[in-house]
Amino acid sequence: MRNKVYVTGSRPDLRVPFAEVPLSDGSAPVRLYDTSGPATPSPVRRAWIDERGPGTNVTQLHYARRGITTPEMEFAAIREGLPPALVREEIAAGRAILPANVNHPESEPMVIGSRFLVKVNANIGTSAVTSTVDEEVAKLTWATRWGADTVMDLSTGRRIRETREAILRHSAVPIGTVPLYEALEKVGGDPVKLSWEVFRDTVIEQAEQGVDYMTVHAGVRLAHVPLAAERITGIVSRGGSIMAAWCLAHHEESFLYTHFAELCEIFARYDVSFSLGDGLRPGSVADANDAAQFAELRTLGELTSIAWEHDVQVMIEGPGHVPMHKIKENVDLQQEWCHEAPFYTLGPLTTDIAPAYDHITSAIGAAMIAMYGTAMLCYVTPKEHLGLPDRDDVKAGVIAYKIAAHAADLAKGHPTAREWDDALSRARFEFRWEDQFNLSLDPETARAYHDETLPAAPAKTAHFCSMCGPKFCSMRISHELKEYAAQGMAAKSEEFVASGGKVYLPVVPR
Ligand code: IRN
Ligand code: FE2
Repeated sequence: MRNKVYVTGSRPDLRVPFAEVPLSDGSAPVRLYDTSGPATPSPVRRAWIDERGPGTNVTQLHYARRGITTPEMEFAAIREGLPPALVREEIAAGRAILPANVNHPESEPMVIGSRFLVKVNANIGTSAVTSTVDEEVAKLTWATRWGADTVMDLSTGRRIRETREAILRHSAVPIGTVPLYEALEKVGGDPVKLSWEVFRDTVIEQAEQGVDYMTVHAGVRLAHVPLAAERITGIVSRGGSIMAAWCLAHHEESFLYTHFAELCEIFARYDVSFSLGDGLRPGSVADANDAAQFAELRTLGELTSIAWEHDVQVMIEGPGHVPMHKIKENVDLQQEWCHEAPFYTLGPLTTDIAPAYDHITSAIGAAMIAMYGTAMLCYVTPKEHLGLPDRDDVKAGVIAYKIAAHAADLAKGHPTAREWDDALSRARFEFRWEDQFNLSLDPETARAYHDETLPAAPAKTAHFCSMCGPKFCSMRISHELKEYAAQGMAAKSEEFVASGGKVYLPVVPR
């Protein structure tokens, strides 16, 4: 059981949601970060946006640099359990972003940066061959229910605009897109026919709808394309391959690169954040950390500085497929070359041998890269490389990535991270089964697994589970050790020896 509760900030319309887990031992309930959103999203930010009024620059970075703590920053700070000033300072320094398009007032503000909780993005979206608008909205609700902090609508095919509109109006989390996909649809799917004008108009339409951040593959420059020629897996990014095809066909510099400053002006008017795409990310462990990948990363650093000149928020997308020993270098170089802008990585997958299990191969890499400082993790589902994820895949991906993100929060020492683990451990040690289930990342599955072997109600208070049974339960034995300590070791030890000195309890016949 979880209750939705709200913590009110410095003004009555600033109400921050938490999922509260009541505990059966009378101790204070545990408050968990809650991304699920209200049953029917309402424009919670409307008044804040209107109060600031229109302008040519309405970004959170713009305000932060002027020392203004917006209600959005305070909201995000309360969620994190950290001071609002820290959120403002991190945004002002470019080390964090708060994606919040003025046309997406339904979004509950959150902050992405290495000083804050590691965030998880879930990708959804229709493709030309499968899925409907309703199914995608259902996936959004499902993904945020399990803890996705942002969602990207990667729809292609028909009804892109309609799908996006439905997702935005139902979403309490920031929504990201890759506008190049829609631009490509507009020119009939032929990358060579793309132009700056088609791209720009698509960006403006999406910004008008309220898209909070956009992947822009502006780091794929003409000169970089040949660097990927010798790779085992070439260019695996959809956006990257589209731009590479355009550059080669026209033998011209990328229009995303040459028009980047204009793009910044558009983004500033809506507060769209850049997610600078990694179009040359490695698609196999063999290609990790190669010349193509790092040439693009250097360019992304250059573009970051341009965006910041326009007070536009930026995060940097990263790999991909990277073996464990090459992960740290990715964060180190990204931080150095991109001036500490937040890093947002796709896994990385730490091995290529396990199609159908790539949520696991990549959650390993995700945990590591997040521990080194990556701010947001783009989930990978079991269907990666195989097909469009369905509902179960979305859940498996989100859960795997919440584990990676939380493990990194613990390692990094986020001030509120440990509380959750400790509450669960205490419940486990004291055999408070219901509390243990309710505190679980996935309460339903935890309860179901327990009940598979011990479904009866008394088992919920039993001091053992079916894994070890009553005789071999280490927790039960530990309780007795604690008792020994309390009652005096000497006396207890005599009693122990006198009773035959057995570590395990005799089975009590019923
Ligand atoms: C995240 C980090 N690196 C890539 N991503 C995600 O990949 C990005 O946010 C978007 O969801 C997707 C873009 O894929 P392509 O077009 O680069 O393949
Ligand atoms: Fe891949």
